[in-house]
Amino acid sequence: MAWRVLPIPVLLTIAIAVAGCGDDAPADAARTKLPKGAGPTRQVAATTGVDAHVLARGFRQVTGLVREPGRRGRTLVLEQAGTARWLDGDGPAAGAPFLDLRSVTKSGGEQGLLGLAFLPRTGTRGPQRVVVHRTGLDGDTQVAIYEVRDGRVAPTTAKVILDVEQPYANHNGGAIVVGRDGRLYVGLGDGGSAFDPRDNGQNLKTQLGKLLRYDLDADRPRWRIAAYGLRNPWQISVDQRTGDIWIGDVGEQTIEEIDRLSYRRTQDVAPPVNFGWSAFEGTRRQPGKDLDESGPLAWPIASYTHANGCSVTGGVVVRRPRGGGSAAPRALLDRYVFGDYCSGRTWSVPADGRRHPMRREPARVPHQSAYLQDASGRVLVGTTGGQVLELR
Ligand SMILES: [Ca+2]
Ligand SMILES: [Ca+2]
Repeated sequence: MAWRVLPIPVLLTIAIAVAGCGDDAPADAARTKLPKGAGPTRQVAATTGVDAHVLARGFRQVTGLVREPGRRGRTLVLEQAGTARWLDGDGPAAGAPFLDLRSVTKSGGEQGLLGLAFLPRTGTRGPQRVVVHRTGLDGDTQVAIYEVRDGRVAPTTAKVILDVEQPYANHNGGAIVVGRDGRLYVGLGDGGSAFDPRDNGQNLKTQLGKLLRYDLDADRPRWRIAAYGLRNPWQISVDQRTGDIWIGDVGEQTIEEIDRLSYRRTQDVAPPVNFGWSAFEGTRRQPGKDLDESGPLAWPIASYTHANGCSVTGGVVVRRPRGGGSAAPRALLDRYVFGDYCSGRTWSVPADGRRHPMRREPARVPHQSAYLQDASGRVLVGTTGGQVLELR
């Protein structure tokens, strides 16, 4: 199931269809040796009371939450149609949006404005720049760099750095992030439809189904594959302390998963890590799908079945911000918190890179679509219903 913006009746239909799909492993499933603890993760109840509180309303179809650089950086809310507006108190800041690319963005379903990141400033002069991931009017993936002028993104400054033809409307990936190494990382889905009909996930000759890396400072920058075997990496984030990249990879019909690419692995990418899709859904072998064995196979660091939801929303590693940040919820410190779009459930796991049971948090956020730890340390969750909530 992909991340989707659907009315409730459609979601119910999907839930019924999923229930009818059955949960049995194929009898002829090839068994690749699993490390201890891989496979659907054991769940334990939280003993702390982290709950969700509505902080702001009035946004439309939130597709991302982005922190402005700097110790007092504001929170930018991405909206699917192609706009981004600052969070100001209990709603969007008044006036024209910070970004408005609606006239060049195809929006709806899994298309639209999918990701934005502030580029590191090189030198002390020069305009602030952002990089934007969105669906072009032709339905293709576009990533472009823009200058910020007079406090707003200037559409005429677009410099396209990635343009990928999309065979289907769904599975377009989402977030674009700046790694601890200053390079760009974006996750692209397998192209779409269902069960990866073109086998893009395991094909190292296509950019679909990959985590891609781009070195802005290279003499002749180009996109390289940082990891492969992804189905729809809708939300990804960087652990601000370690530089590890955490990926929520949306599952097909049975298993939702969280993947982790260690910082070391982002720096040592030959061969790139293989997250398995579509040879595997989670740790379940997909019959008739080949595995490209050139890269090391990495199992999910956490996963759950559709008894718990239908579409994972990748989250954030919660850290105590530099300089204090008393708003960081103590119960979530040094943990990765994430959840499910359909059930609204939230979980957390320790962010040490080992496999642990998933701790079920009391907070429930239906239609959750994005996570962020803001400059003051607060843990925020955006929804396609246009709300921003705080977990505390
Ligand atoms: Ca697609
Ligand atoms: Ca996988």
